[in-house]
Amino acid sequence: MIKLTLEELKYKANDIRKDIIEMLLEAKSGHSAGPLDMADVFAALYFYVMNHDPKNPQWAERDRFVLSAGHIAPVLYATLAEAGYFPKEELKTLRKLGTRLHGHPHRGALPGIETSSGPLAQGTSQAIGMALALRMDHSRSRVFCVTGDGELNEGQCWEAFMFAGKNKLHNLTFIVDRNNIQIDGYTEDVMPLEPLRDKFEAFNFHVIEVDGHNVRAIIDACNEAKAVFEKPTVIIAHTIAGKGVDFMEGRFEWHGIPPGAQDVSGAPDKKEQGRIAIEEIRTLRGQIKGEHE
Ligand SMILES: Cc1ncc(C[n+]2csc(CCOP(=O)(O)OP(=O)(O)O)c2C)c(N)n1
Ligand SMILES: [Mg+2]
Repeated sequence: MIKLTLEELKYKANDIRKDIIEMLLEAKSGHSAGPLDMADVFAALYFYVMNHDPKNPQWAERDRFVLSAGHIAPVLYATLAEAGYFPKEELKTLRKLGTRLHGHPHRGALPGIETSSGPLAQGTSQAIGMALALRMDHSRSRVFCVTGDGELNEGQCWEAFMFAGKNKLHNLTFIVDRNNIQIDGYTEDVMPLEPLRDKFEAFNFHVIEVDGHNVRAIIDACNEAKAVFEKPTVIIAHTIAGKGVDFMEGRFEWHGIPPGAQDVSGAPDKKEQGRIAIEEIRTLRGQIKGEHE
């Protein structure tokens, strides 16, 4: 069980972001926006909220983590490596032939990965199954499931949510990455989700909305979820897509490409994107003057 201070969590999220950019530059393919914007949530979960043991990944009493939005795998890999599940050096093998770090997570390939994912929405059903089974076993373990907001366009999610609400799965917390982008546009243009809070409430969820870059607020929301007994909880984490890299922030064009691969309007020349992204993250946009590496 790891518990960092709030200050340490902020730096840990930044380390995760730096790992993500380095992995993507090395792989020359993969998703940038979602992984970067979920770094604060992942830091809070793995370095404060969840009961887990990197030295004993199969510990029966661990909390379970399901990454339903499998395409944001780089943030999961970076977080697991930072937590000590496998050597950080291995991050460089992302998407390479023979790697354990597939483009989308593969159960059994790496310690700490509970489910295979990539086909959107399936993780929501897997998470409710896990939560129901844990409750039947009288386990104190909790289930955390991260979904994208565009992912909620999949009807399967709402079948899973209906089941979770009906069965009052209070040991289950969904976290929605509300970054307002999806694969080829802004969510409200492609398929409007609002009023999202009302939709979840209608499915009998306890709903909490947080600034997804405020680790304190994320931790408080997870604690609040623990205190709710009659309902599953959804935390709608409002995030800025591509958080940490100015030219990526809020732009759906960075959903599925790494820095350095393409010239994108409003972004630096592709040859400069990687260097600039690393520098912005390393210095927290100039807030840190080199002492934190
Ligand atoms: C069932 C299914 N349909 C389509 C896709 C292709 N796909 C991958 S990510 C994505 C967009 C998801 O949007 P969101 O969940 O908001 O992720 P973000 O762009 O914010 O990373 C799509 C359509 C998929 N992986 N699975
Ligand atoms: Mg999204």
